[in-house]
Amino acid sequence: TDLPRSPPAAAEPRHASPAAPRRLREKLRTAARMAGPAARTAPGPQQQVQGAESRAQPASAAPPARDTRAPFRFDYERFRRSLRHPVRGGRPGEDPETRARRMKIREMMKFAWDNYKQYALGKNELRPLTKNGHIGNMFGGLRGATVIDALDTLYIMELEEEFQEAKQWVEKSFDLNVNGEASLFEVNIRYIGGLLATYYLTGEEVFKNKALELGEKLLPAFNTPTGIPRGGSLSSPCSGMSWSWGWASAGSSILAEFGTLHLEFLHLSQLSGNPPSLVSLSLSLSQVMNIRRVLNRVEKPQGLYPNFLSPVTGSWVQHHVSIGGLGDSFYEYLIKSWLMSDKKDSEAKKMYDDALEAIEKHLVKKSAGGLTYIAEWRGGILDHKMGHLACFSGGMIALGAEHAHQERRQRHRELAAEITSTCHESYTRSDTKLGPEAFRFEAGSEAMATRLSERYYILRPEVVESYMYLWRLTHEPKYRHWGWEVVQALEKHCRVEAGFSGIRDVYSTPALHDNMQQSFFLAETLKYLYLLFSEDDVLSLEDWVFNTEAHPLPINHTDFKA
Ligand code: DMJ
Repeated sequence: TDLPRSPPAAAEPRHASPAAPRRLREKLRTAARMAGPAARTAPGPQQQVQGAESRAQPASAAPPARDTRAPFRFDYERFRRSLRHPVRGGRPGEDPETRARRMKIREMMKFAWDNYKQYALGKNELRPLTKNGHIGNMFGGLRGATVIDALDTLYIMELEEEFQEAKQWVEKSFDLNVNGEASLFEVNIRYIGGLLATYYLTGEEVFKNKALELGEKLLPAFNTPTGIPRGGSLSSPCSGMSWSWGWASAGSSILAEFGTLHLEFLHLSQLSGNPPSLVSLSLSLSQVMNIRRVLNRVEKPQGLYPNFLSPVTGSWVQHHVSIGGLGDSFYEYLIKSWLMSDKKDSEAKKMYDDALEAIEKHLVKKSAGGLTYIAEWRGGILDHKMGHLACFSGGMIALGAEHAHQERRQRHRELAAEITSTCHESYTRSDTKLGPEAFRFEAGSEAMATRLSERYYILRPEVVESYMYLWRLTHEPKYRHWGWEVVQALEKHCRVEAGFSGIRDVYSTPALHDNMQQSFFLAETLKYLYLLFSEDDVLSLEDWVFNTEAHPLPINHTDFKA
């Protein structure tokens, strides 16, 4: 999701807590005790001392498991041997044009990285026109968002020197001794996701340790009466308070934010070790599983999930439903949780199937010109609009279709292809061949922005993400053609002297640049384009699921106990 960035309300001052993974396990154990049955009658020290809100017990919270097993250490070598495909590299006998296109995308990545390194290393993003760095307010004092987001893409593209530069920055300069009002969602998908993926790809402990240490600092966001996290915080678990976005009505939590934690937190719990892994497992697993429990309990209007939920009462705050911003990756993480569990997490699959059925029934529409789109829903009234963000859904539905019951499979394949084609139309109907932030189907307009404020393009990945999935699942050449059109448009309109920049109006040339190279351009847009022109076994969908920032996390084919 992408959120208006107004300053968060009710932020608490934080005190530095230099944490280490060993200490993380201790603290997780303490916190897990509090999350368990004992906390029902006797609030733990965190609640008493820090005044955090008391946690209502989830209806069917399981008691924390007792650790009676042998110590657990994640066996990285065994994990690597379990992969069904090599993770990177070209294949003999491949078509030279495809290879040349992939190499072009690799060159774009190098250009984006080199300029970031030269002008903004250690800042969160590069400002390519003014040749300096941008910090922003999403990451609560954390720095280097572009470094962390770029790591696995550099690795996959075999940009070895550049990968080493990024790794060195993580080792020497990535400071986790910071506190502040960070977005739980953004820190999770970019930092935790990027660090975990790079650990799984390389086996370098530094990435795992940083991910665990950072994971610990996100836990206070869960200290709410329902256990549904608020917008976030970045602090030691002992400081225990969290905040909500000031603009989110009545202090509510956002579906796409609290619904986009499962993949990363499962891996954090797996890697945190045992003992006391079962305890930490019971903490972070129970935290994210509790989110599902709350969602399964609350009544859903026509089976749809509204975007705002109160973390205090566990009820919906507004009836706005969207598969784009504010809702998007909640749906994505349901189907991907099931895939990542090697198809064992049937609860997630059922939630995904039910949600998609309601979306098909109430939100999927066809325009007069024959374009299929997914509308938004406001208290029963349709808003005939699709955000650029909603274009990820072509890929998600295609991925889900492969595993759908036979009677749905073909229908979902067609739906995925039609949505992706509509998103392609939103690109081809612009002068720059790049798509607007939102496009509408109203007043004779189809797949075009009708408001000035929706005409911008900020290097977003969702459309090429769907091309990549549709290519892998169908091998229809049009998806590579469409991806190549995007590469050419990026080169023509977004490449500037010192990096890539978003543009303010996709319908106007020459482009007016916004002076921002978003970190997700390196994490996602360029990675998905590169994979579109790679063989299917590079980061194979049989071994990996991509988190919502395109960081690959391994499918749990087996237990990796040392
Ligand atoms: C990324 O941070 C992620 O893809 C997120 O899910 C949505 N917004 C941006 C890219 O547009």
